[in-house]
Amino acid sequence: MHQEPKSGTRLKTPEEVILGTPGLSSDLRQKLVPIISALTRGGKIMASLISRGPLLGITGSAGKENIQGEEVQTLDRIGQDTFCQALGQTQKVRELLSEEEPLPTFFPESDPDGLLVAMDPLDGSSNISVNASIGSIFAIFRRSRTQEPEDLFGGDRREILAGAYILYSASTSFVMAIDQKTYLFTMDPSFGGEFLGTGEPVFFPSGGKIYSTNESYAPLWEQGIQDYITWVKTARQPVMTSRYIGALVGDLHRNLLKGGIYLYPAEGVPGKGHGKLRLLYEAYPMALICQFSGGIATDGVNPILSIKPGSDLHARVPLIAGPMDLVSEFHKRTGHPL
Ligand code: P6P
Repeated sequence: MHQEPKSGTRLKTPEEVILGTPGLSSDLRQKLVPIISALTRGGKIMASLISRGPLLGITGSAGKENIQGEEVQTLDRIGQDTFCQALGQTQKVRELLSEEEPLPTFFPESDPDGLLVAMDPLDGSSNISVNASIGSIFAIFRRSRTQEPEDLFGGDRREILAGAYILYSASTSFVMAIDQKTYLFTMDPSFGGEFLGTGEPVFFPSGGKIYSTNESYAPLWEQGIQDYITWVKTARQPVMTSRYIGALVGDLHRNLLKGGIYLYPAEGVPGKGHGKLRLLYEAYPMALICQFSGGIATDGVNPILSIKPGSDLHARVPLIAGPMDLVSEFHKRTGHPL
């Protein structure tokens, strides 16, 4: 559960939490602190631009498509440039993979032992023009020493160290999963835009009754998933209620605080689809956040974090994410017990 800070609680910044985590070496702390500062600095800039978007005329389309074949919004590009510049300036990021760029950005001036970052700089772009929640999603990886320079993101020889997202909504939240814990911070616009939180870990509540999915695709899903969705609405005790924002960050954040399961199953021919969410910069970070919050993320069969990416750095996966009780129930009902 997430406890609101009580009056008088001394609030902490994400950097202070990292400096206090026991399981990180000083070398990793020295890399992670400036990287997390770059993410929150980029988040402040994006929050300011998003909140003034209609006045600045930046809520529309950029008039081109990204590698995913999706229409790029002006704020997608601004997000790409904002976070790429902030991360490059740290000189602690060796390489940046982004949804908005076909190939990773390599920072030759950075620390040769720098970390890898994969990001979706602005997720849920279709919500921008209607003032609905959107977010930025990040995964931070450690390079393995055996990797050749040109093979930074290739193969499976890297380890995810942290997952994080920024939610631009009624308030701007920063959620960070690191060293076996998940932490929640809120931006204080009146205090120079600093992100502050209790420093206490956040956990999914059990017994949640929310499911989040786009049911218009239900006819395309495997029969077992169609039956599960029918069951949660009719025969399950208690029945579940549907909440779907259309932005992964917004749906996952609500489900983290209230208890709910997010489902984006494979579409197309049952059992042959690949889902929509991207493995490296959407599913992986959300899977780490779920895991460190007492939950799990899977592709409907296997844990997301057990999936080794292939050569396609923008590979998609089905995503089932939420608290252990609800995801386990889904897997049991669809014939793939965890
Ligand atoms: P649909 C946004 O485009 C996104 O990648 C996720 O943030 C969101 O959960 C999902 O796709 C929405 O997809 O097909 O329901 O519009």
